[in-house]
Amino acid sequence: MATSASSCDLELKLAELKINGFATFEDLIPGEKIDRIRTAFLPLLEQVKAAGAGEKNVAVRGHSDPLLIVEGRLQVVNRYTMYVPWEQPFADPDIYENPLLLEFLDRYWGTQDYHITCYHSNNPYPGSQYQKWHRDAGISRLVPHVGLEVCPHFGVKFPLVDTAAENGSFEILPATQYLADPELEERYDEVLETGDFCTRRRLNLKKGTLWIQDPRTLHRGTPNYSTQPRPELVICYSLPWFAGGPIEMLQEEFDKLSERGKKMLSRCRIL
Ligand SMILES: O=C(O)CCC(=O)C(=O)O
Ligand SMILES: [Fe+2]
Repeated sequence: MATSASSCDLELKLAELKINGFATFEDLIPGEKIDRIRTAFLPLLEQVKAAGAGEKNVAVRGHSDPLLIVEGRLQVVNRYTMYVPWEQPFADPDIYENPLLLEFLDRYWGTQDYHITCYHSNNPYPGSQYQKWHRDAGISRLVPHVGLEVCPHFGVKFPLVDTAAENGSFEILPATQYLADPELEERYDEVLETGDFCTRRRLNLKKGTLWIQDPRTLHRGTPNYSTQPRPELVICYSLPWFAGGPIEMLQEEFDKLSERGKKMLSRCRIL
């Protein structure tokens, strides 16, 4: 059964996010919707690969208009990062305005005043390798020696396939989001691969799962030993003071947004 507000204890999910540094919602997105998104997404990703994406971004065109540019790059061996264009079928209010997700963020931040600041994707292909253990978005460096209680920025993620150890599921070291030791910040790989850190966990997710990542929680990408890419899309939500974006979209997409959508995307750039 799909996760709904009535079947989900949001306060418990909030506690999971605060304590573990991530929270997952299974069956939030119908499988057919994910399949439609994957069918449109993989050819774009292949175009980015074919355009010779290296360390620097290359740009290809979105589906709906030549103005819509999609940038992507090779992050490390066989692992591509690509921005997701704000167009159909990717810009789906059933996902970015999902009532359970927004209620969760409203309660966490105690306000509805936050923005969607980025839409991107992480795509380990067969032959990808371990990433270094890291945190995202530089938040941990904002205030050295202080682990902020409230995180100003989250990645809201959903894989386009089931993820497992075989195809490079995300690895996380739960409950590390409040670490604030600048000296350790430079040496996580050395430390984590040498010492005994028994709580590391693979997030093996069913297609249809949406999950919230506190970007400060230590994590890494892992090798994909399968024959297919393992795409995961990421919509970023940020408090107003946290810099990010802008998302670019055509006027016709902006016009389709709900009132709440227009507020969350008020900083977008209209092409
Ligand atoms: O999705 C993954 O495998 C990890 C990606 C990641 O953490 C990153 O690129 O920052
Ligand atoms: Fe990361």
